[in-house]
This record gives sequence, C-alpha cells and structure tokens, in this order.
Amino acid sequence: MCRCFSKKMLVVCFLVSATAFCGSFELRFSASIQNDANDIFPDSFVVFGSPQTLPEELGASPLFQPPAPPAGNYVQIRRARGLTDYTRDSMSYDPNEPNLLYSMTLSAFDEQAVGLSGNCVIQLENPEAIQNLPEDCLVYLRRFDSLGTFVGSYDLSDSNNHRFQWPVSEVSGVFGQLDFLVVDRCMAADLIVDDMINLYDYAAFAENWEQTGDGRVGDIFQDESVDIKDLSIIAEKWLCSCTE
Ligand SMILES: [Ca+2]
Repeated sequence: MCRCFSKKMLVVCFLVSATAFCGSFELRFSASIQNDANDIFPDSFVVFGSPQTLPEELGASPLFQPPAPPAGNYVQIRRARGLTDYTRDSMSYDPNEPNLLYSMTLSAFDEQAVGLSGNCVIQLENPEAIQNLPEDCLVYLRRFDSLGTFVGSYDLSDSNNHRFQWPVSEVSGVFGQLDFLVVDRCMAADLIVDDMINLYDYAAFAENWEQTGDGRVGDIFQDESVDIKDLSIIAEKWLCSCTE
C-alpha cells in the first residue's frame, strides 16, 4: 500500500511502480467438468509473463495452451479470436504495458451428443506462483456465460478463488468465457487519466457509487459493481502518480 502524503512517501511510490514489472510469472490453470462417471477429459492453460526477451524455442508466445485431446468427452479452453478463429498460441505481453487481457472460451464435447453435465471447475494448479506476479497489480478472472453475460469476478490474490466451480447441465459447444486480467492498480484507479489519483478520480468514482452494471466508471476491480473494493483501491493509491 502506498499513500503519498509526503515527499518521502512519493519516493516509496516511485520504487513500487519502478519495480512493479521486474519479475516473471507463470500460472497454470486447469478447466474441467467433474461428474460421477469421471469420464470427462480436462484441459489446461498457462499464462506466462516475463520482462525478459522470450527464448526463440518458446515461439515468442507468452501464453501457452496444450494441444486438444483427440476424442471422447472433454473440455476445451482456448483463446477466442472471433466466432470461428481459435488459436492456442500467444498474444504479445509487453512488461512495459502492464495491462494484460486474455479472453478464452470454454467448450464442451461429448461422443453421445447429449451434452455434458456436472460441475465446471477452474483451478489454479500452482498457487505458489502467485507471489511471482507483478507487484501492485490486480490479477483476476472474469467469468461470462455462453451468451457473454457477466457472471462473476475472481480475485486471484484471494486463495479462496484459486478454485471455483459452477454447475453445468447438458452443455455442448461453447458454454462460457473466462477473461484473465493483469491490471496495474494505479492505472486502473486513474479514472480521469492525468497520472494522479486525486479528487477528479474520486468525483468520477462517487458519481457511480453503489451502481451496478456493465462498464461503469469507477468499477476499478471489474465485477460490475462500484463498491467498497473499488474505493479501497482509490484510497490505497490516493495522491500517487502512476508513472513517476
Ligand atoms: Ca468493482
């Protein structure tokens, strides 16, 4: 937490922001539908970020997903690039541009063509890697249903969100979407973009206080609600500069 009420504290702020993206991180997630028969092949994905130039053998692909299973009942989670264009490679991750958004679709396939039922489980397989994430960032997953309607946000700094699940019934094809986000806390709180977190930002925030819905100014932690969690980020960054 940095509260920049003095010159001395401004120095602290500078150090925090200057070191925010010096580490590399690699998060491994699994996606599965668990049922009584235990006959559904899970999928997984890896989110990787590094300030270093990526080695050639990694194909300059900071985000990895494994190949699809060949047949049977299975779940797939893939990066979405439009309705029909799905790829398993990459988006460029620039550590100097800390905000990262990685959208993925969840799909279900079954041999009997009746759809899959059970609990869809998303699990962070290496929670210890959380400590390697860029400092001072919001890191979270946002979940949407098959129609693209927002369902919930899962703050990965909270270990209770390292595994979450919801029931699905006879799903076939795309049945959900997950967005993985890494967002600089200061930049997210700079609602009126002038590099400082100040009364202008607070005024914009206060205008939407306790409102819900898509795209509200002030919904800093994006869970479609302008509430105490957002206010706490503004308070934490109060009078901070995001770029110094
Ligand atoms: Ca919020």
